[in-house]
Amino acid sequence: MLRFVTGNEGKVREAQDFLDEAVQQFEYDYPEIQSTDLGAIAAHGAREAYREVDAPVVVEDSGLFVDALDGFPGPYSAYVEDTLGIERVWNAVEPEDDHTGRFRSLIAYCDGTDLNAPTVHEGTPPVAIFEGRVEGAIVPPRGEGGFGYDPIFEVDGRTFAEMTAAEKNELSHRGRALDAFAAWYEP
Ligand code: ITT
Repeated sequence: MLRFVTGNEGKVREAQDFLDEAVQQFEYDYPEIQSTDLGAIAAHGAREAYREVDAPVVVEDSGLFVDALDGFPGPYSAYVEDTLGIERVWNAVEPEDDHTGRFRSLIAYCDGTDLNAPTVHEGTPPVAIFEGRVEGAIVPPRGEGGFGYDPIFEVDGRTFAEMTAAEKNELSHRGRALDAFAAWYEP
């Protein structure tokens, strides 16, 4: 059984769709570091969580990077969603601005051993890192599905909030990071 350390049960549901092994949500409020590097944040979280549970853990850190706002909210996406809200992020993009942006997802896996993965965040213990990205356009909010910034992120004419969960999983940053993790991971 693989423990996914998160307060967000949507992340666990998505992970279960990609992995044969049972995935269980584990809520542990580890101290999150401040960094502009999502991989470093996820790796730190995985290390802290591994020390707590003493069993294999997965942590995911994600965010929306808006080009017209120099990558904001990026690593601060959760805080900005809770404070400003997604409508004000959309409003910060001027009509004449470039409307491109991307979601990024960094998955960090730690089981206390040396890991033979393509990307390893060195430290004690080492942490394997898998990234997924999806390019899109920042648009006025549309759609009822999904969560977070989904209503203002459009791919091929539809926002993530206008897609089914399966359609979003096929394209999404988290889906791509989970694909990369699942291809490497052997329980
Ligand atoms: P944990 O840290 O407990 O795992 P969280 O929801 O706080 O859960 P993050 O710290 O990784 O997750 O913050 C990610 C932010 O990016 C948060 O505001 C999400 O709503 C947003 N986000 C991430 N993936 C998203 C997606 O697929 N669709 C919409 N918004 C997303």
